[in-house]
Amino acid sequence: MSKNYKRTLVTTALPYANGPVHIGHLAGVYIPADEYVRYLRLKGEDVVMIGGSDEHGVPITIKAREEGVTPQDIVDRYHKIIKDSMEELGISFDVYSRTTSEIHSRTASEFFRRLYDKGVFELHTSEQLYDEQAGEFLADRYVMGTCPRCGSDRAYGDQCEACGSSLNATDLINPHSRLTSAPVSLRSTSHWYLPLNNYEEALRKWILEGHKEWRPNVYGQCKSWLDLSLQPRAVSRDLNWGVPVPVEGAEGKVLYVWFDAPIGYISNTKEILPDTWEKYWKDPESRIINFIGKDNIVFHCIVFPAMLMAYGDGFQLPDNVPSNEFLNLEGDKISTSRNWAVWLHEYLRDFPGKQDVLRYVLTANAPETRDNDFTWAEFQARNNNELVAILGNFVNRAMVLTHKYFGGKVPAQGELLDIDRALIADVQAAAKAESENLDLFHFREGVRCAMDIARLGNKYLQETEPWKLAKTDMGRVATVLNVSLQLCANLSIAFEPFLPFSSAKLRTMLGLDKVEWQMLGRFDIVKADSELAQPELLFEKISDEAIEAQQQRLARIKEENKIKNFHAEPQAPDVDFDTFAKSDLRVGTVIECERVPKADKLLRFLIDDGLERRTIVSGIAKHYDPATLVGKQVCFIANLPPRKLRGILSQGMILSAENADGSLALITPMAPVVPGAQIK
Ligand code: B3M
Ligand code: ZN
Repeated sequence: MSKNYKRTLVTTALPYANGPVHIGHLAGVYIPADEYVRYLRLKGEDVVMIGGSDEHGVPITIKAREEGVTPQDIVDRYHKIIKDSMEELGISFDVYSRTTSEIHSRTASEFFRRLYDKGVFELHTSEQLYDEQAGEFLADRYVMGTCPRCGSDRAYGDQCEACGSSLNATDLINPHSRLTSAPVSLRSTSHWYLPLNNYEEALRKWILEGHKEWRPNVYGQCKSWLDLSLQPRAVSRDLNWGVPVPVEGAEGKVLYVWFDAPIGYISNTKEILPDTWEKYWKDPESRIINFIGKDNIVFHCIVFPAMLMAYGDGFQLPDNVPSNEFLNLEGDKISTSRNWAVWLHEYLRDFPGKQDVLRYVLTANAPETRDNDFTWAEFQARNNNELVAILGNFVNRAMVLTHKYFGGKVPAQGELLDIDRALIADVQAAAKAESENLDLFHFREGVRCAMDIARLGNKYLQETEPWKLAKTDMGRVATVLNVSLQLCANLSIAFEPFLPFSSAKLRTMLGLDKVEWQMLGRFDIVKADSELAQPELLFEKISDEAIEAQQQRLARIKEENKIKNFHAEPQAPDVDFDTFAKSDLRVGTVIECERVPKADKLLRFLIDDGLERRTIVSGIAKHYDPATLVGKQVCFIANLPPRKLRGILSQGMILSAENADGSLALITPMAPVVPGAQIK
């Protein structure tokens, strides 16, 4: 059950510093977390938002080797891109640090050592793949070999990308090292294991009985893990990048990245609050909320809590772990390695000043309950039809009318009529619904409630028609515009968690200084006689050209990926030489070449094969003008059984090479040869 609390620690999954962040990270973790924190701050609550880069782990070392730089170079580069771009998007971390910091290394080391001294760990010896030439144990990703499922010879030790199977490195046929290409051997090594099984009962009680209010996807994943019964898990690795295992004789071993990363939440709290950090972690009146993506659930709900239980000393477990499903991009899974993503730093470059648009779209379409799809068409539609046409339009009308009829001075509210009172009641109901949704981490519904308030405003102006009243009843115009401006003030509060830049701009226009959530629903926020600033547009339409440019970028990437995949396709299984030698491959000279009537793909060739003239029909008409081929030499298979194509007897097959886009090029000898020359 959720508890009564005095303060909140909000943590956000630490992104790996081996690439920039993309819209999937934002929609899954950072935007909802920021909305929640802004909401609590607006309510005046004590809240701290923790973030940072996860700078350890094997993928970072692989990237460093590929680029010929150090892992530190890699994490320095991406930490900066991630930190700067999130700041520009308005993700309001109280601290955004990194797991290569000194304080983290000390904290993680001390954490391990305490568990070690308490005798929590089990030491197990197992066989791991080893590169003799490099003198290193190999992480699964560092091993390559032939996939036992599909035969691709480019499978990694953890996964075959040709057929998608997930593998163990020891399953590979002919495993070899990606470092040195040398064959790998098995060697025994010892590691410390956290016996999760010892915490199973406590975890069951805590989650399955105590936190039935968690999102069904989170609760369900925890239940299926717990029902499988937990096993001890290794918390160290043979690697030279990470926090060294602080035990004598553990040279060359570091803490497993998933052991040190969540401790990063503690180190980063210490870094920002050196004197009071413990209050946030240990006081029973504090609560901890972990915002994460769905692939991190087990580590946050099972492994890290077990670590905290083992540590003791008053550390509390999270109160909730709001986790989103995945966001896809234009129908395909987002993938860093295939560059199938909208990268935040690129978005900020391409759409300067439009932070709120991305925040809005990723919230209105958040993958809260199921995987969702981001499309540029929807991005444009939500901007043009909702932000511009509903929210921006209402605010602009209220501002412009006040300038027109009252010279930009807020008119006083006269007597309220039924229509005004009905509007106020409707706004209050929408505001209440918004709060209830935010309390439950339902941000998608929450932002819909905020937009409903703007919808009510447009309807109100439509119904009261102050531009008509202005001819007869300026007192009534004053009331309608005062109410409209109060509604604008409500919008600047209701949208503050979602659209912080536009809300601030709106408050400036209204001459409002500080607002708080408790003012929501009140219609006396803007003071009569106060001066409004000049109206500015909050949002502008996004053009078809801007959207097409993004769609074209994705189309280009899709094309490039097709080419890469095409070449990465597994080769055909081996044939023995005798089988190959049975094909009689020859060069011939083209005597005649013409289109086959009513067959748009086929050309009929008459070939001089040295002995006689043979007819061959070939499906290459789309790629060559037949007239240009006469006199050229082509390669063909001479000993295929003849077959009829469109009524023509074809005696063989002309060889050509195929590109990823399906285009064909005829194969021809580099120098002229006698017709009938054998290819060997
Ligand atoms: N870096 C995995 C990820 O980015 C991992 C999260 C750590 S949270 C402590 O998905
Ligand atoms: Zn495979």
